[in-house]
Amino acid sequence: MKLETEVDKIKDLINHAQNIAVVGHHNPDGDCIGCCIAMSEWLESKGKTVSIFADGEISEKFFYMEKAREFNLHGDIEHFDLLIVLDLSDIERLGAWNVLPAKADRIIVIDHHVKPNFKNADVLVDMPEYASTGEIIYQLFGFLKAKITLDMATALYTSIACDTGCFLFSNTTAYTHHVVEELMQKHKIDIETINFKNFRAYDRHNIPVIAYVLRKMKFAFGGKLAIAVLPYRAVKKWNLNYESRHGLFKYATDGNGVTCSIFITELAKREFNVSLRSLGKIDVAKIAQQLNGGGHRNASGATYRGSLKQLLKILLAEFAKVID
Ligand SMILES: [Mn+2]
Repeated sequence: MKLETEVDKIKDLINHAQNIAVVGHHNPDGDCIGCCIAMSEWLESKGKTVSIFADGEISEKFFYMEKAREFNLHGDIEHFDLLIVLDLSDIERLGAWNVLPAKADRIIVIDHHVKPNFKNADVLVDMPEYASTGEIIYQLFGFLKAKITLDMATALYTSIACDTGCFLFSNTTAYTHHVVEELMQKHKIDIETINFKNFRAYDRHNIPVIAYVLRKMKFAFGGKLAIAVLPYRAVKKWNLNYESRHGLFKYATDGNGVTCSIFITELAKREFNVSLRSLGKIDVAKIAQQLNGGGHRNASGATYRGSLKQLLKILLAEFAKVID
């Protein structure tokens, strides 16, 4: 449903709840963390008791937002009046917090993924026309006449910047810039800190891994497709967590002439994390769906169990169909 038609119901559910849980997806990204924080800040300002969840590690790079330290620090999780689910895309992505829906009287889901998979929500807002869930939350705050503080503005800016690759991806719209314009007009958001931490900073201890990825990178279709594979021995040798692996994507995607990329990480024997990126109209969400994964047109992922050889064969055949 669209936000506009659900606003009254959302308002009502929030007004009637005291003890509220806000949850995002596992391995939360900037959009997820940002909108969970903005929502929690606002609910607390209304006197609600809020617990904030996202399975997995919260990257320290987000600690310029105080509330990023409050994820998964919860008291009693036996019962919530209301569960607000943000940026999830699929109920599977609750990870360890898949216990939460059963503990809440009411559930609101707000998402910008295509057809979020979540049954039994009292309200489900899905608006894939938005680049980030942060933009939907900003709009919701407008409808609800919520007072946006600097902390909320910082969190929403983080959401929007992160899901648009710092306003670089084709999902960025005039509305995206409009929201940021309004946020920046009213608040002194430290955009330099936010953008450096999210888009520029790298850990010097990661240089050997970066060098490894660059050295091993392969290209196909005349250089249009870049392929990087991080084998299990590399993951183990450098003790790579989700975040340090994630930071390596750009080396596969940013080459001149590259329009699509495959980044494969071998997480365990015969188990692979597959990340796909593309520019423009090439839809990598469809390719990820072939592997039972999902995501957005230009950024998607899946988990594959089997042999690397077979995985590459499937992917190359799929990319052959979409690369001109
Ligand atoms: Mn998102």
